[in-house]
Amino acid sequence: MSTATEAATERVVHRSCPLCEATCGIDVRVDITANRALSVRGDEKDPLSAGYICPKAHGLIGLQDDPDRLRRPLRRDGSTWREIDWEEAFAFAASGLREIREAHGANALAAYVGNPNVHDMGSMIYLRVLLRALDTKKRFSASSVDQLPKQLSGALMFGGSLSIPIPDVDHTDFLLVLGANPVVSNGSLMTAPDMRGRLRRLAERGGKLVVVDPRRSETARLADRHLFIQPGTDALFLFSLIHVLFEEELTDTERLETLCNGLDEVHALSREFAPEITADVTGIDAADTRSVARDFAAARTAACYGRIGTCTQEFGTLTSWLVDVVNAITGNLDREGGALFPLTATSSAAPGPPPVTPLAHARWRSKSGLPETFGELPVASLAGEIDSGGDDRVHALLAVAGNPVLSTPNSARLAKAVESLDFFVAVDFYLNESTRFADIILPPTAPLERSHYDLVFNELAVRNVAKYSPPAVQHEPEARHQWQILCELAGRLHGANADVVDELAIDSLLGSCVGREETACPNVSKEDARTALGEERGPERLLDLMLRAGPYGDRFDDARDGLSLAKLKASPHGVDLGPLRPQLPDRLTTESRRIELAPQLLVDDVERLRSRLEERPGHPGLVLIGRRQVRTNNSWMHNIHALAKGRDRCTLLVHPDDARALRLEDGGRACVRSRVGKLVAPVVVSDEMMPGVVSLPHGFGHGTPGVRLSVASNLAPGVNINLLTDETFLDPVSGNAGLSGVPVEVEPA
Ligand SMILES: Nc1nc2c(c(=O)[nH]1)N[C@H]1C(S)=C(S)[C@@H](COP(=O)(O)OP(=O)(O)OC[C@H]3O[C@@H](n4cnc5c(=O)[nH]c(N)nc54)[C@H](O)[C@@H]3O)O[C@H]1N2
Ligand SMILES: Nc1nc2c(c(=O)[nH]1)N[C@H]1C(S)=C(S)[C@@H](COP(=O)(O)OP(=O)(O)OC[C@H]3O[C@@H](n4cnc5c(=O)[nH]c(N)nc54)[C@H](O)[C@@H]3O)O[C@H]1N2
Ligand code: SF4
Ligand SMILES: [Mo]
Repeated sequence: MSTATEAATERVVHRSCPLCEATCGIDVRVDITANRALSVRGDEKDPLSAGYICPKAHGLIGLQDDPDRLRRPLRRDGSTWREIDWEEAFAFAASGLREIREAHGANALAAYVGNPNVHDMGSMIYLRVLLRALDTKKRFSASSVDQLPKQLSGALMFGGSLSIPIPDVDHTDFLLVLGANPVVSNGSLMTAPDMRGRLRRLAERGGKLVVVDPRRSETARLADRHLFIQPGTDALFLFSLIHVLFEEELTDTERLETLCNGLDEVHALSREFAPEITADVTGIDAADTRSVARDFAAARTAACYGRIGTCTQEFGTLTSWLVDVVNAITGNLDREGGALFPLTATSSAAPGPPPVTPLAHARWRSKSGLPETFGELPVASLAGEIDSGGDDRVHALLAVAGNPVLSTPNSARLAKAVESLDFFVAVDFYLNESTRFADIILPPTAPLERSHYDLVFNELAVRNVAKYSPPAVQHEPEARHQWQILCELAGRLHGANADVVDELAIDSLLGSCVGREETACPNVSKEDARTALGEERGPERLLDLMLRAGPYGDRFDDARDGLSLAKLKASPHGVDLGPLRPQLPDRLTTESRRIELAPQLLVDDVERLRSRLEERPGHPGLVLIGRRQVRTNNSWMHNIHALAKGRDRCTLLVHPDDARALRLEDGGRACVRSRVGKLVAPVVVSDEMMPGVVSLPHGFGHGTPGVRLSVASNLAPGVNINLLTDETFLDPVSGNAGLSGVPVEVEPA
């Protein structure tokens, strides 16, 4: 687990960085006597990251030591806060939530689940338990300002909510990237640390990179070819690619014919989207589209990959679908060098085909009419659920690791709505733009104080790996891990003990993993497995069970040389399980057990895309897009001095032609307005922008009164882009927010 260094008071703990999807291996040097993390370096023996880290990893130390980070529960006392002990905190939080439920029903309680949950094993396991205990239809998460369209298109095409093909960047000959900047973001729905290095190796082996983006991004600068695209028109561009692939007989559908439904329908749909017809709206020349299609098809292997720019837009689900259609019809889906499904150590290894997953979509709707997907409503509808009146409104909120007031569209309306709630429980370790409205804040331990295993990102990684992360430093004895907080709340909502909740969690997982014919371990009894897993409460023994019953697991058989938690602990740098391999048809859980290449829900939405061609031909007025930066992490690492220092990064990028027309000066200030709000930001004039498009990063706007972020609110507060994004500008299929391509007006401030 750790190796001793020369000085006996120090040790190095090998683990992974939980800040972004890259999951880099890190070596944390710890002073044992002082119980302090001293430094972070890349773990050269990590099978995925091989020593790479980005500057944010050092921020883990700043986060650990940040005096503003909450260590004890805070309870509101009028306009001030009071530290209280955990017993009082849990009793107060649970009774407040129960009272609302008794008075107004379960749907009066809303839950918002933020991004950092996915980076914590304990949350991933116990959130489910807590959400079940809440039993509300008013569930929200950061998914609907992020990847929900990709999850929905994946579910429609392949069956599962995490059926997302991952580009095989390490083996492909041609990578077509739309709406992603992995050189800065470090990859998303594509766990691939050191993308710069991976792209360099792509070039070294003679491969090609094409980037389609309204900004000449850091990734675009490394590309063989960069095409500017009018924001929100990727689906038109992709349909044109598909058109050319069929028209010029560049498809490779031999294997597909036995695997899929809907090939002819996709072909027919693409007929009307010739590149010559879409060019005026996308801004991409027909000749360019044709040559990208030819190059993609001619490459020995190729992968098309779209990310946040293709999801957080008006046509998010259509675009996400068409990305996979391009891969499929060129023979690159489920092929090495193309886009494939990982097979992780915690996947199910039950014999036979996995059960069909019925589509969980539109079983209920928000007051504003947006559909539920996978049990949750789009967060763009959260404010309306609170502020639209009526006794069926949301009266109370439980937010776990989320900062919705900065992260979701029309922040000003949401802030007002959240302020008006009868009761608000936040599980968070900062008093920030959202949690300042809470009645109580329950702070969990910090990342370096807890163990971790990447249950989600291994499912999205460019290589199959497994790594267990032990805590690097000890937490204060009275501190609580997130899993303990969630378990305790779940128990108290039903008047039960947290131990009972944990017992139920392990019992239910055991039932699906051992003891029956249909399970991965039919020859092991529940009792024997339960004994083998030990008595220690918490996520570890559930992880152990998943690993042992997984595709690489020991199945509780000593003679079998398979994975278990003990095995992982004995391999502190992680275990390499090899490159991605074809998984179809086994992986398909659609009702037909085939790939649905033309799902009806999406075919029906093509009409809306068609009308986009007529409604706004040529270039509309100015539109706004976002931007990620190396030293940011959504809205919550700006209080770390090492990351926040330096020049002001929250700037509005404007093309020189636009700047001239709008009388904006480099270094001056601009007032930006949208339908819902306005703000003032410093201007940087740059030809890296497509004319007609301006860009502002998200996650800033820390200057609000009432926050306890001494660095963020003084050093670089910035402005909140989501004062401009519009909760009615969205992808109606998934309800995902349209954060990109928002119409704005800009003038000198
Ligand atoms: N305009 C615009 N808006 C965007 C985006 C964009 O590109 N443009 N991107 C969107 C995307 S992709 C995402 S993922 C969302 C993120 O949206 P959110 O998940 O709502 O916000 P984060 O900024 O990740 O804030 C996370 C919160 O969790 C807290 N936190 C951090 N770690 C932990 C922990 O371990 N436990 C607990 N309990 N709390 C913790 C932090 O203090 C912070 O309050 O933002 C979205 N918003
Ligand atoms: N440093 C850093 N890394 C991060 C994060 C962070 O905040 N900071 N956040 C993490 C999270 S939560 C996520 S989800 C990932 C996201 O990972 P990425 O998707 O790689 O995120 P971005 O860097 O925002 O890249 C989106 C790109 O889409 C472009 N774009 C905008 N609109 C459109 C459009 O309509 N069409 C096309 N084709 N392109 C468009 C933008 O110009 C931008 O270059 O990053 C993660 N990594
Ligand atoms: S890229 Fe940076 S933030 Fe992301 S996991 Fe690696 S070190 Fe951490
Ligand atoms: Mo995200």
